[in-house]
Amino acid sequence: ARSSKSSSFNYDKYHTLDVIYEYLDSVAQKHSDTVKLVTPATSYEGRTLKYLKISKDNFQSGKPVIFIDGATHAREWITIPTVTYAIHKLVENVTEPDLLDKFDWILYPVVNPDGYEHTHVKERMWRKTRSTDQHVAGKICRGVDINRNFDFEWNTVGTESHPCSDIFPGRKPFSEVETRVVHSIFNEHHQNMILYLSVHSFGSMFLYPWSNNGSLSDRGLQLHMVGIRMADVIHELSLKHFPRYRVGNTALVIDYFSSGSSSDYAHSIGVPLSYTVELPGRGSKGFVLHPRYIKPVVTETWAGFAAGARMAGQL
Ligand code: ING
Ligand code: ZN
Repeated sequence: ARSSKSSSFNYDKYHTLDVIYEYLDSVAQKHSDTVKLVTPATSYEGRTLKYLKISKDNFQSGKPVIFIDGATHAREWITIPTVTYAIHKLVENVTEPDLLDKFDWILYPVVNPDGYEHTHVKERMWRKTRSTDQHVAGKICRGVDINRNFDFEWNTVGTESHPCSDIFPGRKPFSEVETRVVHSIFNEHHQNMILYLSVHSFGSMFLYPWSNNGSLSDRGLQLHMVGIRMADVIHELSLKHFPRYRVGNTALVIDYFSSGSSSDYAHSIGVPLSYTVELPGRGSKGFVLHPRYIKPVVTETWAGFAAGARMAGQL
């Protein structure tokens, strides 16, 4: 009875982790010719970590790989339907078959399931993992910021060493199993990976390296052009509920430095086009985007991502 619910996965509301995981299971089951469910590890609190590999030939022919992840930060709920909608368009409601002819895809909707679950049951504004640092005297604070936990310029700038901080980078790079799983995807696929989109919210931005000092990588021009392309496509379709996307170097656009992010890490190991995407949302309720916006945001964003993929494939 439960599995029949998966066909009702919709974009009218935010779903719990269970419902999202059932959807991933059911897609993998129904489309076993192209979709492979990967369960590489369990989270700190013991939940299964799950992502999908989508390919016409099980990644055998070395096509360019595109990797999209969401919910690195627990409270950024809109990122999850954005990634599942990409799955939907690649295997369920296929209107652009070339996207699966040309590319292999890795889609990881919930990088941080412990945190996501916590935002449903306890603290809506939780951001980090839920690991417990044993070394704090007095108050015990949980969690590491996964987007400060990667081994690129780790803990050099834009972090806070106090474990209670929302930008605590961990005691060492890759301290979190949730970070290590994303790292393992880069390790396995970085040679073919042409595009990495780390989906966050909010602020309507396409941000690219380097985040730690505001300098441009030698791919700066390509990063900017593909970013502009994605932003343009989204802007053309958008219902103008939200401000236009800004595109640029992370540090220059958001006006602070940060180290240990996944997008900088990916770029540092050779992924040519690597972005942090800040989805729409505004005001003090930026993370709490009303469900009425899920459908427009995911469809518009997917159009941008698909255009970015095509352009990336031609560079
Ligand atoms: N913003 C990002 C964060 O992790 C960012 C901004 C982007 C930092 C790229 C570093 C690299 O703080 C959100 N909303 O999480
Ligand atoms: Zn974020």
